[in-house]
Amino acid sequence: MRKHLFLIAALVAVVTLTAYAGGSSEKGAAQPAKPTVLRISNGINQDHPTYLACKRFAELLQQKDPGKFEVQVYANAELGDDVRATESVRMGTLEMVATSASPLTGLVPAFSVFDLPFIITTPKEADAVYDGPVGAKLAKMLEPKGLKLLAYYENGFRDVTNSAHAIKEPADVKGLKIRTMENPIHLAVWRSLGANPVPMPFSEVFTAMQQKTIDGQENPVPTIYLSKFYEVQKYVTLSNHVYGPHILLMNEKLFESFPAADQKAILAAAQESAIYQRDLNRKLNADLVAKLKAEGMVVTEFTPSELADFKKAVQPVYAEWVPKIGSDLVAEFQAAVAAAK
Ligand code: TK8
Repeated sequence: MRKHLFLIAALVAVVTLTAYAGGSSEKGAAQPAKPTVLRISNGINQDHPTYLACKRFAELLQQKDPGKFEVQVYANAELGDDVRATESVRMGTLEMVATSASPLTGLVPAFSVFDLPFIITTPKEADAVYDGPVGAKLAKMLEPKGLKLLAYYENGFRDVTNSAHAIKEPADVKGLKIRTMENPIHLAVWRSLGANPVPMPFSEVFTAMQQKTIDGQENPVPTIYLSKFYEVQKYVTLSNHVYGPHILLMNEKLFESFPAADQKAILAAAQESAIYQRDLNRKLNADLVAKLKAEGMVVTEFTPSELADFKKAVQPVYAEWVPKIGSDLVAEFQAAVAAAK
């Protein structure tokens, strides 16, 4: 009797395991495969072009590869700020992230080429880098780190805001506590201008300004407006001192695990969503300046001579960082930029 019970139990276990492993059912009808869930982390809110482009990516992927994937887009650093979410993607506990490149330069120092102040001056130059050999080279460097770059979105030209006074010359920056991204070049730039830079994750910036633990921060106009920084900041200077990408990343092994046709669909959807993202971001960058004024912000721009003063003041950063990034890569980057002028 005991022996019988044991045999029955063993049989039940085998049948259960076979069914669980997805073996063909007794009737022989193929079950439709469950879609693979792709969660995308965003540090920024649902109004930002980067978040909207992730949603667009989801729609495009569904059109190109119906039923294969279920893309879920998260906002407001719900799955972690840039650094933490990217670490999760590397470890494989999260599938995707749309992140600024600047906080990742500890992983791939070459990406810091984007952080060199005033290296990109127009969107056309940015496109030439993204869509040319330099963009491809930088993307490849992420792969040994466990990250597959699917597309270059744009964060854009960074402008400085503060609550103290308008910034027109380097001396105006002296002593201001300015939040920066967690990136050594950004820290060096603000130190060289005499500011007191404080690195912190994006999700903490609004509260830090509200509580006046910092005087200001720097981000592109769409972020300043869409994150309502005008509620806690009075002055914005359209300094365009750094141009930053938002990069769309996936865990590299996960990407490689998909059949070629799925990989192709993912890349095509990402690329198309990038065109939409850059167009929208550039439109908002122009349109939202008037809205910042309407919200009571004082908006200033550099005169050519003020700009020259800032460029001069940050030159030591080039001397220190170009060799660390790689002089050849910086030269290649600058050549791509020059060809797009
Ligand atoms: C959002 C960040 C943000 C960036 C920053 O996750 O941290 O200031 O500009 O856009 O990537």
